[in-house]
Parts: sequence; structure tokens; C-alpha cells
Amino acid sequence: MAEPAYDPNNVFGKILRGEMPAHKVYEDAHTLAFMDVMPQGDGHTLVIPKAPSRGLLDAEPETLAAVMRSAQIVGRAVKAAFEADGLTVFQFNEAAGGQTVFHLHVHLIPRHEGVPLKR
Ligand code: DGP
Repeated sequence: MAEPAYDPNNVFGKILRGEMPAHKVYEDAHTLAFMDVMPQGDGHTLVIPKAPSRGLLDAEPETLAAVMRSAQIVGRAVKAAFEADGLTVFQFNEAAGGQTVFHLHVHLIPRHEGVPLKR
């Protein structure tokens, strides 16, 4: 089945266009990273592409490469900043897959031994 079309009227599209505020921590030509407003752990950060991608399934390969490059850069930085023991990375696709904001994003959560996620 074809993936639904990208709708630019989503909160991350608005953040990219400067129509909504965000606590930005990293930006390059192809991606933006900012803090999650409903963190599941200290340092919970999101990495998004500037390209209009709904999720993993419709994104161009170049977009996925740029997002994962930035996820590595930002993941290293938040793990160090929060003196974490590890890093959890996850990504959801479509409502049935747990996605609530329909602009591709990768979650990065620094993790400490024995500390569960908040929800
Ligand atoms: P999901 O689509 O299930 O991967 O989750 C979307 C995440 O985006 C969720 O952890 C909360 C976060 N979020 C939702 N709205 C905003 C917002 O306006 N600003 C920021 N910074 N994060 C948001």
C-alpha cells in the first residue's frame, strides 16, 4: 500500500519554518535536532530532516543518511553531556506504529544503568 502524502502542517514542519519555538541543539544543511517536549528521560532529543519526509518508509536514501549522520553526532554529544552509560534510539511510522507527529524523526535518549524510561 502507498504511504500517505507528507502534510507540511505538522508541528515539526512548523519548527523548521520558524513558526513554533524549539530548544534547538544541532543544525546542519539537511537536519535539525531539538529537545523533546515530552521527554522519556533526561536529554531526550529528536533529529529530523529538513526534507519533507513523513517517516522511514517514504524518505529518500540521502535523507536517511543525513538523519543518521546527525543522530550519531547528536547521540555522542547527549550521551557525553548527560554522562550516560548508553543511548536508546527509536523511530515510529504511522499511527499504528506509534507515530504521533508525521514528519520523520529519530528519538535519542541517553540511558543510565538501571534507570527505566519514564513512560
Ligand atoms: P512519535 O511521533 O510517537 O515518535 O513522538 C513524537 C514526539 O514529539 C513525542 O516524544 C513528543 C514530541 N513532540 C510533540 N510535539 C512537540 C513539539 O511541539 N515540540 C517538541 N520539541 N517536541 C514535540
